Amino acid sequence: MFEHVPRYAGDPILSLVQTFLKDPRQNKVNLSIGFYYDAEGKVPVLDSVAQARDRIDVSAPAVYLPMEGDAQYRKAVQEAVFGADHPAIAEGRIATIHTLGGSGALKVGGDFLKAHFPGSELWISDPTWENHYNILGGAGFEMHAFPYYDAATNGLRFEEMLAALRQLPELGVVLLQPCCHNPTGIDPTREQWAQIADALAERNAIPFFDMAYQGFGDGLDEDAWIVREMARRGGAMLVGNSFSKSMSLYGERVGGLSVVCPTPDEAARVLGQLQATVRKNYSSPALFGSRVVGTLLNDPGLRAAWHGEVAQMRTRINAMRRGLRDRLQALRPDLDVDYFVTQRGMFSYTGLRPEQVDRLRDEFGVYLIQSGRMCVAGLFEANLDAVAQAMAKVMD
Ligand code: PLP
Ligand code: TYF
Repeated sequence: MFEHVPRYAGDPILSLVQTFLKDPRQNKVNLSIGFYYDAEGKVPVLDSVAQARDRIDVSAPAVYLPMEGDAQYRKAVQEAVFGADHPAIAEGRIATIHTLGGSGALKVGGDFLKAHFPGSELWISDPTWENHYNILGGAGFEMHAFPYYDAATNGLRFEEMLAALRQLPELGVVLLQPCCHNPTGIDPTREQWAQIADALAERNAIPFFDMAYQGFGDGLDEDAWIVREMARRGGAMLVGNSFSKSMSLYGERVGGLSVVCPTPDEAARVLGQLQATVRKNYSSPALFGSRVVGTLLNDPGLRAAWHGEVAQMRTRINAMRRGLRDRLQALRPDLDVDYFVTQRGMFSYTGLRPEQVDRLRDEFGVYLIQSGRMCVAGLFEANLDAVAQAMAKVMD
């Protein structure tokens, strides 16, 4: 029956993690998958999250959530993404649902757009998270890349990016990451974002923000700046968000999709179609994680504690960025490695070629993904020297 079904080659990132786990070397270092590790090299359980979890009555029956998710959770998502005092919330212009992580937001948002804007195609940064192609291509979109990463400067090809956006066809969907770009770690400045927003408005484009790393760049509020700014301007847009990293709740599948609409009437229509999209895909989201996140975010004390913990994670990542930069600078004064401290969030694009990535892994047990993306959140004091020494040997 299934002889014709081709073997799945595996997801490159997830397969690499399996290879890492099987590697018998004691001193191996995993800088591949996007996990935040603490100073001891462990995926943390945040204190604020543990406290919220302990408040949940686990003996309560696990009935189905509504298609759109729990109301308290959805309110918390809106306030986390847009800020509690955002005018678009007060005006009732945002339709928000619970999605299965940021990935679920991409899928539901993609299906929704494909159904209601069947002629639209999708534009995405070059490079981007590989799974964008799977999820949004899978939703049926013709996908195009716009210039983003500049290998020569390890920075942004801003003028070329803007020129491409200024030529978008009407109602083109543009996928953007508001902070901590995966895989490059390179974000536009606020001035550049403002120009991007103007270009999108001129072209009557549909912005689709994918915010998976809110809080890891400059702060929970700061990182959502362009999302909040564009929602204030009044145009329509989609925003997917995820608590996977910011709450270290990867497996609970806690995310959201918010569609900012010009009017409350449109928001009500859109909410209904998002419910219909969820119903067609998986009927309703998962219960437990949304209880934890809803409890945390709706309690001012826990919320403040969480803000503090996100700040600690961000500070630690930035310390590791400086630590790596300083060590590499000392070992290889011939190279400019300042990009490690200017790039933001969990990832840095190192510019290493595949054969250099292979050498790092085979000779030194240091795992990056093939594109040269490094998860800097996997660095900690005990592996920093070894990683810097290995990199200094393979860089050219
Ligand atoms: N979007 C980007 C850019 C990501 O890097 C990720 C996760 O790595 C996601 C979305 C999906 O996040 P989640 O695990 O919440 O589905
Ligand atoms: O490191 C990355 O970019 C990954 C992270 O369900 C990931 O692709 C892994 C599993 C998953 C969602 C994201």
